[in-house]
Amino acid sequence: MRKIEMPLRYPFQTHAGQVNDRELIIIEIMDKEGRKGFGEVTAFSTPFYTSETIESAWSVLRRIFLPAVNWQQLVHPSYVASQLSIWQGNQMAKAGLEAAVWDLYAKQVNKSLSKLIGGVRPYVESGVVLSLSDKLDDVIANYQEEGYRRYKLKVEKYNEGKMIEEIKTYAPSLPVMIDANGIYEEKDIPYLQTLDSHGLMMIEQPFRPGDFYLHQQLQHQLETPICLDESVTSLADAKQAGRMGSCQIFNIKISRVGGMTEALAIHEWSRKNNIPVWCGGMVESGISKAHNIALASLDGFTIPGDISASARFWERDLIIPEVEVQQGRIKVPLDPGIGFEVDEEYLQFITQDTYIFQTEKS
Ligand code: OSB
Ligand code: MG
Repeated sequence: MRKIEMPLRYPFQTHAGQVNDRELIIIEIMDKEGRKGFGEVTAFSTPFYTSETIESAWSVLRRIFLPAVNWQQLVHPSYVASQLSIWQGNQMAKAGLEAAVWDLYAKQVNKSLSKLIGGVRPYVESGVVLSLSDKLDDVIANYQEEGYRRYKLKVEKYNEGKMIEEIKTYAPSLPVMIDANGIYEEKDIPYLQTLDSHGLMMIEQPFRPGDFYLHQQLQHQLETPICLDESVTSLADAKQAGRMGSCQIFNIKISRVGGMTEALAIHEWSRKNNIPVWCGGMVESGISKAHNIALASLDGFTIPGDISASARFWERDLIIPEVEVQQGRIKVPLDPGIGFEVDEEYLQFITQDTYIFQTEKS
């Protein structure tokens, strides 16, 4: 495991905090033949999005998760998920470990991760996020060149209308959505109804994560589709939200739901129940972007996701080649595993701390 710090090109500001240098954990796993798999823990330095942090993930991986997996009997990446399922929470720590195993396993069976999990799309559609610190007129010009197919705005309470209308002047024909990260309360329901007039593609996570009932009440009174992000940490959460009518769309993040195995299960259930899904982002390196691209190549991912180009966040990314967006889409790589090479020289350069775990010799 490596703790790394990647300098962002621009700060990423939400209502709850600003990210300047992105701390991440990169997990590298090696088999007896020397093949390597890479995964990433996308928790933040502070618990502003979920309760996990880089420090908590580092600790729980070292002390509990790595020693707990029965590495000798691991025959499929989903075994990691089932072996770690006895422990509560820590989804991002679990997801990062499982991700490394998925990449390695795909390489062992000589398949692209996309094909391994049943991906059908040669390209995935790309959207981009505008953080509160982005000057819209500056950044939009760049993004228009890449042809992003949807804009997502982080919003400030009671300033949404102005921000939405401003972005529409730059991109009149593109779908626009907002991500509230749970800033609203029950008393804001009448106010949220007034946002229907902006014709938003969706509103993401208006209330706190646990509020399935409140989201249901709001969805009944709102034309704009609600999309849940933080609320859905498992298939069970997705089923609850879907059956209660708490939302009409899911944002699926591999990290938030505890790994690819759970993400696949949510995708499958959503498809059977005609709930469209899209792939969320975590201001992450190319390693987890690559995992996201594979996930988004599945059939049910019918809405452009938060999968942007490497250059959206980074001066230099951790993968070769970097992720590129052309005409609003990203080509799904077909090389074995995540399909991108990891830039190990740069990885070494930005490493702050390392921990090596040796499985017992069989
Ligand atoms: O809610 O999706 C979110 C970034 C930090 C914390 C929470 C969220 C986000 C994003 C980033 O929206 C999306 C991206 O990586 O492109
Ligand atoms: Mg969100």
